[in-house]
Amino acid sequence: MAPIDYIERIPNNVSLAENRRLLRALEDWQPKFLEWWHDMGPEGFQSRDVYLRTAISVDAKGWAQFGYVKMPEYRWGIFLAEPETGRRINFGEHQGQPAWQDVPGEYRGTLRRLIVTQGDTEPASVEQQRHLGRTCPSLYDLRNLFQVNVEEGRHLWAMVYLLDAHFGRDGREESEALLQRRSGDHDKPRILGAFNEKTPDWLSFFMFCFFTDRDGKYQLASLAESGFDPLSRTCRFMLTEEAHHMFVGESGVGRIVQRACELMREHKTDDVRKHGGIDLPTLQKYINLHCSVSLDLFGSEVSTNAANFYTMGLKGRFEETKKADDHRLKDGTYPVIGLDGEEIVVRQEAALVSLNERLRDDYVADCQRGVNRWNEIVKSHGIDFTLTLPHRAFRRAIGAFAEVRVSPDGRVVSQAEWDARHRDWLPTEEDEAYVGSLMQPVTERGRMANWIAPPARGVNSQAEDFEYVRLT
Ligand code: BYC
Repeated sequence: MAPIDYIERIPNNVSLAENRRLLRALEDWQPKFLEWWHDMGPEGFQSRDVYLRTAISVDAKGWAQFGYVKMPEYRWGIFLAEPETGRRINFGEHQGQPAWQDVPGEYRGTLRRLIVTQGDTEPASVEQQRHLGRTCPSLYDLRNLFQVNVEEGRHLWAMVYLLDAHFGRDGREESEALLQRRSGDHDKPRILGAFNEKTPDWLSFFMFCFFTDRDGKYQLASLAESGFDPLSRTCRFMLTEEAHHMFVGESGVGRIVQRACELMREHKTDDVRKHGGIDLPTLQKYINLHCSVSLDLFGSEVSTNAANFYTMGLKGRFEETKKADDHRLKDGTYPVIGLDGEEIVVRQEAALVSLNERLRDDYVADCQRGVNRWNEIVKSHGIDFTLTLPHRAFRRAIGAFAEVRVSPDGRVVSQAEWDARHRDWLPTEEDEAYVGSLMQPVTERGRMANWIAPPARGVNSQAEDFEYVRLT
């Protein structure tokens, strides 16, 4: 068998051909990645042609090349956004110094941990979604699932590149460990809570893409501000792909809302389950669940970790350079919610330790804009129902509210009230069984499952009946 030409196989703009040490590390890692993809990646469909987007360069022409590819032959590339000449560290105690091109020795461990935490989420999400292909609502959705999956795979490559190129032997060990942890595994779980949850059906998948991938957007945007320039450039390019994942989530839920409203109008009833739709109250429960799981991903409201990441110049705020302050945050304060006995109160905390909460604020505002767009769909059908985000203290496992029970409208409630009401607030086993019962595969060209409306337009302007995945 001819040896694999890795330089050709791995599209990149990191001069891989000239970096023999890095090339050797990746040559060693790539077969392990493929083994992981084979064992833990999408179940089935691996030998099918899928209409996928591949990035072969970072310019306008190259970042989105469409064509049929078998997933294991996808060209997972390594791309950094174009360098900014003379870029400086824009915040923290090194503010004004030239951005680091190499890992600053004193922050090596912290930086590695941040990169590993980010990297760990990527394969985790692929593992969480691996069974969904079997129950796709259409070929269009099947293709979008696989697009998301291969791009999460590429994001893993992006973090492995940083580890292998900049962290020597420790980095290579961490790269291997990223392939060894498993989502939901009791003994070797993924690092962050949300990535050990199940994604058992397509409603959960769309909610995950809306809420959890949006955490990805905000975390990546904060890391894109990093003084460690290779991390910043890597994250900036990843953000272009993250946008598509959130589109899949928002439009997916939007199409379910649309279909629910159509069925309500057509049959003059709120009980769309009788007609095979997903009713709005059930959607609300899934919003409550996925929003609360994703809110935890921002960490504690008051966090010295976050303060240290910032002071060290490793992780900034969302749109750091657009903010008009001293970018050191030594003196300022920030409003943070917390508990005062049974009351939820707002306190002014030191700005530096409040960075997780500030990022969560940016995130919640962005989620709300998406929910507003879903509500526009409801309104356009003349239906009186409003989907809402749960209060941010609802069902939290991390931070100030981890120990209390809070209702979706933000009241601290007793355990007795929680026990009596949580079935109204979160998906029950019956809800899950009902949604599960709808998950019957639809794979004829141009057809959609009954519980979801067709998309407004095809991928890359393709026709409605385009063969996104060739099944024969
Ligand atoms: N689950 O001060 P604290 C994405 C840990 S998603 C479990 O509260 P900190 C994607 C924390 O690690 C974006 N553990 O928080 C989306 C710490 O542990 P140690 C992923 C948690 O450190 C969809 C302890 O609690 N990227 O890209 O300020 C598909 C106290 O920490 C959790 C990143 O997260 C949790 N939810 O902030 C595919 C960026 N929360 O150190 C991909 C990198 C906290 O005491 N990560 N803990 O052992 C970070 O910036 C920070 O680690 C976090 C936590 C924001 C996650």
